Amino acid sequence: MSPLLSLIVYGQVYFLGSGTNIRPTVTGSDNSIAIPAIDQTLDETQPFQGNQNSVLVPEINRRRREMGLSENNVKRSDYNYTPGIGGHKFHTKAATWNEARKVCESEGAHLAIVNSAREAEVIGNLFTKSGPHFGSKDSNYAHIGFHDLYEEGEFVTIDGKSLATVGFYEWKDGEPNNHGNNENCGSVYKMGQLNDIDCAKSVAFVCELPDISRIVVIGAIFLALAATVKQLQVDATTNGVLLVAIPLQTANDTAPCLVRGQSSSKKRDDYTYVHGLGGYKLHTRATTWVEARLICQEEGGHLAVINSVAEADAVSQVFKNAERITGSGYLNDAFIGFHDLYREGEYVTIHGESLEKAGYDLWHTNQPNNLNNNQNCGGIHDNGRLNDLPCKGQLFGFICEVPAARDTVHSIAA
Ligand SMILES: [Ca+2]
Ligand SMILES: [Ca+2]
Ligand SMILES: [Ca+2]
Ligand SMILES: [Ca+2]
Repeated sequence: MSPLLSLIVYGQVYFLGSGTNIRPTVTGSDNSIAIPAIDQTLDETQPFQGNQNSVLVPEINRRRREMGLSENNVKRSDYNYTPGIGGHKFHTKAATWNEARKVCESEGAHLAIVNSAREAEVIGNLFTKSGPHFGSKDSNYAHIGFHDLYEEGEFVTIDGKSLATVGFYEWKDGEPNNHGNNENCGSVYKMGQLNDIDCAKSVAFVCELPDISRIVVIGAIFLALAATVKQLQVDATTNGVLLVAIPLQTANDTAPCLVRGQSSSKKRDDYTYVHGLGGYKLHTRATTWVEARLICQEEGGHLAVINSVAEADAVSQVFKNAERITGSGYLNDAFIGFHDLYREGEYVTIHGESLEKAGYDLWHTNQPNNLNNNQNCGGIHDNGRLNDLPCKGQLFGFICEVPAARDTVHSIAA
């Protein structure tokens, strides 16, 4: 029996039989493998139809969530693909920053994050060629994926990284200036430099599909199967899309383990690990949501994001088993990773998904209440139900999450 190969294309898994028409021209040398010829052999308009029981599916979706992407994404023909940079689409129909964010998400993409001068140039070129903008309040600018809504002057990308660390940090002259004390969303100037502008201002915007190199690639598996995979065309320098080729079934049962990101080597003993979910820790020294978010990052995780009732129950147990929170008058609530800072009443996780899409939106009694018109950060009651809490002013304990330990993911062999 010939091996079946599953290909993950922008997170989409395709299954190729031996009849798949792909020619070998291996030019890529890294672990990011593109297979452009696949375009002719696959129907990209169809959602994921593969083996839903595959361990790959939650893994892919988890990674997509971590990148703020929707699940089951496909390569889109309305994006402009640049080798090694990614796919971009310049939307000329103006929108507010949050509307723009959601339009990108609906396309399986995200508001653009500029990771290099070259990417800024790519976007600048798209800007130049964009033609008239419709409904724009300032056609010199387009929204992209950063903001300082968490903390004034501290710019972070929509996936929560410090803007200064993602590879491009060139501001237009005189920017950022937080003009009118009301510029908290990211934009790009027509020449490619950055500017902070009013989130509510409708301007054009740029969506991005990820550069293949940003996807965590399971290269070891690919290499281990090089003999099998030779029949595939492999070219990381074209505008291809593929990330990695993984055998669904192999001639033997020795398929290597799926190795998850960085979680394997850093298992912390101050976290409680719950099989299949993740590791959790209630920090009992109360602080602000913004500070809590950073502390979780420093520990290699993030503020907890609840994706299921089971996870809410697990977090509730961790909460109840932990020591008493200090430095707060609120002992039964703790910050977790969601907020409604993008738009009042519209709750999104720190990964940019709606709570509903993330998989859990059960609130504590009479919550959310946006008390004093000042509760825009996410919390969880010790019973596992959600509560909106003030981002600042009052301090709370908080719950960090690290990815599930590697022992929760075993073989990918069918
Ligand atoms: Ca600002
Ligand atoms: Ca500005
Ligand atoms: Ca609120
Ligand atoms: Ca509340």
